[in-house]
Amino acid sequence: MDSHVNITILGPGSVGSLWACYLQKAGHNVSLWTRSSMPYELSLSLNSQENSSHTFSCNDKESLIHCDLLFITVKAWQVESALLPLLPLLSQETILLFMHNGMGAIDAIKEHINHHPVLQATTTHGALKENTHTVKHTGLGHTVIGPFNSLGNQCQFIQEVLTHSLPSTEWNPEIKVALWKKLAINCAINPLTAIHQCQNGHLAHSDIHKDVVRICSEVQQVLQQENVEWTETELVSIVNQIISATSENYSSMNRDCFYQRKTEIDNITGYLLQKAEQHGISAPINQTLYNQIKQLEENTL
Ligand code: KPL
Repeated sequence: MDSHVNITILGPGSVGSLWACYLQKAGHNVSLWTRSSMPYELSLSLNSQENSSHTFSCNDKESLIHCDLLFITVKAWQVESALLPLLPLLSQETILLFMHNGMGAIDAIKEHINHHPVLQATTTHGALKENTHTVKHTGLGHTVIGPFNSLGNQCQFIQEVLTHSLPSTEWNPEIKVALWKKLAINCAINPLTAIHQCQNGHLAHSDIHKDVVRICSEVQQVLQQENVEWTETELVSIVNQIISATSENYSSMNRDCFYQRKTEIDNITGYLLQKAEQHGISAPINQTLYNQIKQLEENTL
């Protein structure tokens, strides 16, 4: 493989579009795969800068067939329906890289993809798709990437591809630990901000902050069983830092509920509850929040 990688981005929402622009800027051959599957060209500008317009071919089968890296940025609950129909078109060598909130989606399709090198990633870069043609980089962040299977273990060079395009990216052979930590933070912030329809900063108020602490206490017991070394005090303190750093933001689940879209609850709190049950840990506050979000979805979808 030469230094220019053929990349197809599956699911160019805000995060996918952000990476598409930065990867193309760095000289890689980037194409997009969208829901429509009809071939067309899309121009995207990064941060509304005129000199930063990028043109991509969308749903071009040849590009997909020849891609070295399929970068999957659809939401966790869309992974199966978006990816499985494309698998027969891919070469066995195509690397699959998943980046989404929550856990469990890749385990569910493991037997279909295990002959590919598979990588997982989590990022804290902020991205906002302002309209079909504009993506805004709303906050500098950090990306962690690591192997899902043993073939993925041989693909550490993808960390360099990512970090040269959109710094900084770190390779973590224990990617599951990084994903669990992100999931723990999402459990503490996302459902509460969706139910109370508030900005993240509102969770710092004492009446609601006691719920944040109760969530963290249950989550930490599961983390411990999953060998993630965070004490309850550490978890609460990280969550407090994120609440304060993103106090004006609306969480992704808040926005999903606000716009009456399906949420990621099954892969966030739902995944935590599955693991809690397996470990014999009771998690009543997380169960209540899960039920409330499911109820909200049922009333609106
Ligand atoms: O990841 C997030 C999300 O909104 O999904 C947090 C960290 C909670 C920031 O809002």
